[in-house]
Amino acid sequence: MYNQKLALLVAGFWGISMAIPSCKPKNETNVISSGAAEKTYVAPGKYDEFYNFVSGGFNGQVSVYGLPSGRLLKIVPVFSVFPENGYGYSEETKAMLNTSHGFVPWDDQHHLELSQKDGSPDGRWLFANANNTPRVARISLTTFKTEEILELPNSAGNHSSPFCTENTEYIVAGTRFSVPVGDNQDVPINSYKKNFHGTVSFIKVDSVSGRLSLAFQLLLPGVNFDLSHAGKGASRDWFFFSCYNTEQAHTLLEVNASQRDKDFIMAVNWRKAEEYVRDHKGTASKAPYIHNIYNEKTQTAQTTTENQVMVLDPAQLKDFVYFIPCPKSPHGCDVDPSGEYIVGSGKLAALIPVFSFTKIQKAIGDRQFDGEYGGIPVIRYEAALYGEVQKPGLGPLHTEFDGKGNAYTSFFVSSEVVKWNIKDLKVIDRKPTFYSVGHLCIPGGDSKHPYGKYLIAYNKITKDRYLPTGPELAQSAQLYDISGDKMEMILDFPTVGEPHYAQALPADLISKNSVKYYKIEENDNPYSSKGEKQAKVVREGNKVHVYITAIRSHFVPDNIEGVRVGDEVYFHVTNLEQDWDIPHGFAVKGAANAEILIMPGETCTLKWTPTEPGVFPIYCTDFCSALHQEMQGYVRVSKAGSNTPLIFSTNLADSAVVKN
Ligand code: K7E
Ligand code: CUA
Repeated sequence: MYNQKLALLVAGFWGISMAIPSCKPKNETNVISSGAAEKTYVAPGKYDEFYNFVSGGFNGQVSVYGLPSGRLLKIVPVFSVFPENGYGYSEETKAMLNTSHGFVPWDDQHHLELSQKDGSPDGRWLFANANNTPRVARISLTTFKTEEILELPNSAGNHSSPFCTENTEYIVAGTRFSVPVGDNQDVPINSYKKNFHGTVSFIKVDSVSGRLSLAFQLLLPGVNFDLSHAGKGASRDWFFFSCYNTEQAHTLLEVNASQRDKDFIMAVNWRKAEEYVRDHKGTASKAPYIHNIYNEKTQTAQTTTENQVMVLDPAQLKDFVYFIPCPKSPHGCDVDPSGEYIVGSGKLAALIPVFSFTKIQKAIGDRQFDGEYGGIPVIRYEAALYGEVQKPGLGPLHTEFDGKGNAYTSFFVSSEVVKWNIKDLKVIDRKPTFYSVGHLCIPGGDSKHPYGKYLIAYNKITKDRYLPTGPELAQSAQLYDISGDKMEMILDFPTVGEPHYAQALPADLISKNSVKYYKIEENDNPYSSKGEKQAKVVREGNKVHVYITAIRSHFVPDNIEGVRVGDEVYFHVTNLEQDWDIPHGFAVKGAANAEILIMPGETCTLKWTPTEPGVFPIYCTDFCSALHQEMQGYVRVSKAGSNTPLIFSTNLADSAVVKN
């Protein structure tokens, strides 16, 4: 979304000329101090201090790093198919990617939020947004699997999401693109002002199971909702959303949505919204949306279609939604650990406004309004403002907090992180990033109790930082030690996909609960084989179900005959291992599919439709023992209509052959 014109616009706005598309900091060789290696060195066999969950942007996935080493530990597939482990390819997981538009195998994943208890990350779940086909996901942090994906109706581009309230009562989702809402959506694009609306959704999170349900939506003027954060402490009942394009442009937004001096931060009293819902003040709106849940017992995802959402109209129901003017197309909307200060970062602004929750409450009480926008009261800027950070840098985007009274803001255009004091709004320190920085992350940095210690900058345009890899270069994360007064850059590591927001927390909040294997006796997958004796091949019309087991280092059965061209073959592979870190893989020659990777105690199903007669190898794809390379077998396929008998075996000479 950033380009040279924006840089020019900002440059023009500042009346200066500048390198395009971003400034390249000088003196970079002096940036790294001599002690950096020691600070990031995690000796072989030792664990990192923090988990760092990083959004994958256009790869639709989430990556998991250790800090301070920057070591990549895992990629968790969420909104995109992942051939590495069969997510979205196996019969069990295909349903996770169902939407009202059908199977959507990709998305653009921007923001992550850890579930919280009393305003601190509790290590239970990680929530993720999808910016393309609007969805939110819940990932289990005991299994590192995506367990649930909920689609959002009346929405397009779920960007200001999935931030959560202090006790994870709700996560939210706001439309990046306003769109026509209601029965007739086939309208001229230039009827934007009349027909287009923005919505923000409040999604209830069950406190025990984590299950998501769309509680209610707010119907709002047609603007672009960008980012959001919940209040904390005294402001815990409120949620704050930034928005741009209050000009309501529908073309050439880079110019047309940059006209007004101020856009808005929207303050929502969600407790009051709850009351309105309880008192039946909402309207039930018909809109289909899809809900996918992965059942850990059956190890299978199921899709249900929902049809209705409760919509509240703040232009009618007063006193729970307010707009606060915020300079120049605000992006980040961040709330300090105390809950008193709300920081808006105008992408084109020359300052950072900090709003006071106390003053906002007083302004609402005293009705210090500057008219309305779309029927919603606009609080006077000065009445809500605590103060402005003057001349902080160029292109402020996002702010995180260290829990010691300091804020850290990223500057995309001037490629730097700036540390400032929340109380006196004075700049304390600034350090370059390489190069154009987007989000920042401090462990617990958007919670009530940040852990401080490190700050990570996620940079967009790395240019010459790494060995060249053709036209596409790795994006980068940079780690700063923030334990002292001055920030110190200590590490630089490439990321996967495009990093946007990230979350980090102390490792033991997660590592102690990590699942090591699934108990085979608790495997309720209807296609499991709980021992080699249960392995079998069953024909049902043109469907052939292969119940196959995997254990070091063979499959049962590993010789199968009687499959015919035109059959649909389902390999239900159960991994019988009951030991940590012994997955088996499974692949078939010529299958128009990925492999599946089966965890100990788990069953996964690979569908194969053979198209020609012959003998087809199957094999284990994951090096599981010294004899992994022997873990293989054959499936004989005969031509359609042939009467080759269906037989299956492993080691025919000394084991019983079961026929059917
Ligand atoms: Cu990357 Cu949060 Cu989509 Cu800013 S957003 S950078
Ligand atoms: Cu099983 Cu390799």
